[in-house]
Amino acid sequence: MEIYKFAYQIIEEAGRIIRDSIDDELHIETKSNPNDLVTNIDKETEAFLTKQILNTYPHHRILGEEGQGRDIEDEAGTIWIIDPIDGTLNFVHQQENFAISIGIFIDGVKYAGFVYDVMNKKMYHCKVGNGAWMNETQLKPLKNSELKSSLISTNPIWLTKDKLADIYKLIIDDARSTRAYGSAALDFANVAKGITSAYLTMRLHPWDFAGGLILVEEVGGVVTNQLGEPLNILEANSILIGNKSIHDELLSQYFLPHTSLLKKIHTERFKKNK
Ligand code: 2AM
Ligand code: CA
Ligand code: CA
Ligand code: CA
Repeated sequence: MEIYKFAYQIIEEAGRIIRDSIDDELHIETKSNPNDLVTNIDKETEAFLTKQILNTYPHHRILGEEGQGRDIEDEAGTIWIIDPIDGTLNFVHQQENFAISIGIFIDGVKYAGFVYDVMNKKMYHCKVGNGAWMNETQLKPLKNSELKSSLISTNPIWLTKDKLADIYKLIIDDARSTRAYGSAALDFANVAKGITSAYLTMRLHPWDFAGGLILVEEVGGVVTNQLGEPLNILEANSILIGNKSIHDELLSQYFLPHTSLLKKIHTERFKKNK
């Protein structure tokens, strides 16, 4: 079976298992801080997907948020980058608005991306060159827009960080309005769908953006970090995505004037940090 179809099927199956257990009591642990949570379902979903993949493709490599493949240093072979639940806080507090995210890369070349909105049963999926889809409906090419007449998405936490607040305040002030959804993968899907025009955030890991990256590019959107550089699929980075013209506007007018500050943050904190 084609890898793409196989991936589609196991992600749907993982989603079905999560929906079936949505009312069960969760076992919740904290990770880096009291608000950084992981549940038994995050771990079980990553284990389920890993088992399915390696049973069928023993030579494939897997990088997952909950522990798989943290030692992957190079892009050789077929690599699956997995976030079993993106939006864990939404999962815990809302029992909705979370996604399974998977990006597949072959020898470092983008192959396919999936973002599954589990509770709404919406599979955003794409294979490079074949357009982006939501279930059986093809997503339309993105329309260009200006910041002043656009909805954008970001996390308000960046307004609490001294130096970054200056950049983010200006953008939020100039946008038509700002949304905060709590799932980076769904933020990518929302931009691919055109319901938001841009998404910006200071720090995502490969598993947060690997599934959504190709979706946005397949509808003509632009995906870079906040210095306008392409994302490395094995490194944490800042994120700036949007339709072509709003991406250009945000980069040239709001981020590039702060290049030295942003470069400092990137080199000190993000690179080589999975
Ligand atoms: P998660 O739910 O898989 O942990 C929430 O705004 C978004 O940011 C989610 O996609 C979430 O992914 C991600 N996220 C949560 N904690 C993070 C952290 N410490 N650094 C970067 N991204 C994080
Ligand atoms: Ca997490
Ligand atoms: Ca995530
Ligand atoms: Ca996660």
